[in-house]
Amino acid sequence: MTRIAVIPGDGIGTEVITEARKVLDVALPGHEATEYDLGAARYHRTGEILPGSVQDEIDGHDAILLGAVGDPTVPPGVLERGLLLKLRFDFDQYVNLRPSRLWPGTNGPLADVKPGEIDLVVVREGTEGLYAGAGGSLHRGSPAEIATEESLNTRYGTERVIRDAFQRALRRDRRHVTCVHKANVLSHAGDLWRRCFEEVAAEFPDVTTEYQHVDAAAMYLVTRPQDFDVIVTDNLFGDILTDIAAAVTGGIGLAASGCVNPDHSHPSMFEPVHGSAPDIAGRGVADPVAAILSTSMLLEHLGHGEAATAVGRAVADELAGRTPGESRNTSAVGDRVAARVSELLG
Ligand code: GGG
Repeated sequence: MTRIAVIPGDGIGTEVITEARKVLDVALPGHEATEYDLGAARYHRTGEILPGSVQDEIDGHDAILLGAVGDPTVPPGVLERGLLLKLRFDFDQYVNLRPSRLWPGTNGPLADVKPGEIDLVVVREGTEGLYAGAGGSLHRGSPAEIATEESLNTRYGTERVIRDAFQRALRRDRRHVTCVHKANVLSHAGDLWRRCFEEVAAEFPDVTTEYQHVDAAAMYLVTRPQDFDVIVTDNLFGDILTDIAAAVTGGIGLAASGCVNPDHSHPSMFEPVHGSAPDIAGRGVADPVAAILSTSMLLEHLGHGEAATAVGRAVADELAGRTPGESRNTSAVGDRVAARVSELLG
């Protein structure tokens, strides 16, 4: 039996995960889901962020479905680092997979780009870089304050994520990988990334390649996103570029992701790219599509290809029926998509 650990988290995370679970219930009947109340509420109640025993229990699952982490009543970084990044790092989820496509019925900001023409995936390194937590501060709060944050990049970590990007490119039509960094200025980390990219590329003669500095890549993602196929980049650049990619493909409410451990030594985690959005939490207006599409990625990862495709089709139907600017009810979207999945799977 497939065992899913569910972490709704904070803010709109709880709302969108309720809808994703409705879809999972019909797409994968008979699975066992265990919900974990991790996030701001537990932190305030008990002082706990991710107790070791809970983490061990979560580790025993086949996959994790997560909503969102972060709350304005908790100091910045406490939950993000202590829960979200801890799970990604400890479970070696080194491939942060963030696909972006312009779905039929959705409006990107580029008038000349039609649905279907943007179909890219960002393979963001998920366990190193500036997110590794290497740094410190001195004289905090004084005029002499100093803060450092170092980007950690190992050859092992860089090569393995680049290799994963090439393997994914081989399974796609265009077979093109763009490596994004800032090698002209970040001459240590950028140089390592560029050399690893060239070395790994030599193993994949059927894949075409390109290197772009991150500032240029950000510009091209806005002006000609349809030119990209697979992008491989570091943790911070990937976080930023995928928000841009989401913006040009209908918004962050549609952006799904997977924090993947390709070796299956620990569970992979699937989550919408968006955060907890406290400004709209509790109003029933959050779009659950990103969480639902993350569920589709989870199903695909666990080998339930037919169910994953049905969820994708049901979302496509939902989006095709939308009119621009229309306000949506979170629960109604979940109900419609779940009903359509049930129809598609017969
Ligand atoms: N749904 C995931 C979430 O809560 N994201 C908020 C966040 O802080 N993300 C940072 C990251 O993805 O690295």
